[in-house]
Amino acid sequence: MNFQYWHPEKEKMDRAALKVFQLGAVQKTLVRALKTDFYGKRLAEAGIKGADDIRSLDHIKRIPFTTKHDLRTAFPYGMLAVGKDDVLRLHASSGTTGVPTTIYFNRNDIVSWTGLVARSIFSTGCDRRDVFQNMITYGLFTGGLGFHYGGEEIGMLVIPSGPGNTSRQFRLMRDYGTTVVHATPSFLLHVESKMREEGVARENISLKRAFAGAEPYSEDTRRRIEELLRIDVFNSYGLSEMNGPGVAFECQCKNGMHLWEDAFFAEIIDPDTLEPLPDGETGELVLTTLSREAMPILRYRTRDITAFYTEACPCGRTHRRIRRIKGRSDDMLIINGVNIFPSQIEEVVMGIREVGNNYLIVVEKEGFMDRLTVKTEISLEIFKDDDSRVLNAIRENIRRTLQTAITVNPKVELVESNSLPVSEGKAIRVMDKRPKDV
Ligand code: DLL
Repeated sequence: MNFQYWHPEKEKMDRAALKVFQLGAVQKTLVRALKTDFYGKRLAEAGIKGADDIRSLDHIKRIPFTTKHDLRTAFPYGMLAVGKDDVLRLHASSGTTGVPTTIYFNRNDIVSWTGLVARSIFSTGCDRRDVFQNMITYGLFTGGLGFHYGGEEIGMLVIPSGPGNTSRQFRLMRDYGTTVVHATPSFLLHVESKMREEGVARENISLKRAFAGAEPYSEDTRRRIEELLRIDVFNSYGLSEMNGPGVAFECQCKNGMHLWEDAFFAEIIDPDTLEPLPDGETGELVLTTLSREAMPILRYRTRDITAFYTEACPCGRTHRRIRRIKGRSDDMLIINGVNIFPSQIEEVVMGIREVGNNYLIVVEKEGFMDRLTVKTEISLEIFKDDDSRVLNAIRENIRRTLQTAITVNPKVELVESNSLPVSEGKAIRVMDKRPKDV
C-alpha cells in the first residue's frame, strides 16, 4: 500500500517527542482555561493554580473531569477564554434538554480543526482530484462544515449536498462524477436501498470511498455497505465538544481510528472508579484539547466506550488507534437486569444475510418485566414470499442468534424493506417506552 501523509512531521512524530509536546500543550491549555469563569473556580477548588501543578503527563489525573452538564452550566460564556470579538464561529448541539452545549472557535481554532479533518481525509488515500459529496447535515451540527473545510483544504471539489433527497444525490453523483461521500452509516444504507429501488446503475457512478461516522455501527454494517456499494468505508469519530469530526479517523489500513494526539490528550478511564486504565483495556474515553484557544476543555468525559490498540499501525503513523466505539455508557440498556449495548444487537442483525438495511429496537414494560422487540427489515422478494415457513425460519434464526449473543430472549418482528423510519442525521435505533420513573 502507498501511504500518504498530510502533516508527515506531526503524524509520524516519534512518541517520546509527542509526549514532550503534549505536556507543554497541556500546560498552555491549563493556563488558558484558568482565565475562564468556569475553570477559574473549578481548578481553584482542586488546588490547581498554574502550569507548575502539572509537571508530568501523569499529573493530569489531578485535574477534575469536565462533563456535558458542566458545559450547560457554563452556558453561554463561562468557558470562553478569549474576548467575544475574537470568536468567529459557534456550533451547538440540538439541546433536546433545553440548554444547548455551545462550542466557540476563534480563527486559529478553525485553522487547526480544518487541518485535522484534511489530515484525516488524506489518510484514506483521497487527494485533490477527488470529487467529494458531503451528504451530512450542515448548520449547527459540526459534520457539514467540518468536512467541507477539510475537503477544500486538500483541494477536492466539494459538493455541499447535505443529506436527504436521494434522487437528487444520485443526480449529483452522475453529473459531477462524485468519487467520495460522507454520511452517517444509516444514511449510507438508506442510499443503497434507494439506489436499488430507483434502478441506479452502479456503472454510472464513480464512487470509490465513503466516510461514515457520527453514530455507532458494527463491522458487519461496514462490510455490508462496502459490498453493496462496492466502495471502501472509513470510520470517522468526533464530537462537538472536541470541534466535531477529525478527532479519530481510520487510515487506509481500516483497522481502528488514529486519534490525533497532537491535538487531544486521550485517556481511557474505568467509568465506575474513574481511574485511568492501561492501553488495551476497554473503558470511557476522556479527552483534553491541546490546541484550542477560544474554548479549552480539560478531561472531558465523552461517555464513549472504546479501547486503544496496543500494536503500532503499518501505515507508520505514531498516533494510537482506538477501537470502533462500542456505545455510550449512557446508551446501555438494562433489560430485566441484563446490560446490553444496542451495538451488540446491530452486530447480530447486520450479520444475517436476509436482513435488510434498517432495524429498530423497542423496549416496553409487560407487567413487571421488560420486553425487548427487534424489528428488522427484510428484502421485498423474501417478504412477498407466499410460504410463511420461509419467514418463520428467518425470524427464528434471528431470535436464536440474538438470544445467544445477548442472553435475553427478544421478540423479532420482520417488516418490509424501507418501512422503518429513516433519519437524515443520526439514526434513532432504540425506542425505550418504559416509564421513566420506575
Ligand atoms: O457527531 C461529530 C461528527 C460529525 C463525527 C461527523 C463524525 C462525523 P456530536 O453530534 O457532538 O458530534 O456527537 C458526538 O456521536 O460522542 C459518539 O457517541 C457518537 N459518534 C461520533 N462518531 C462516531 C463513530 C458528531 N464513528 C457523539 N462511531 C460521540 C460511534 C460515534 N459513535
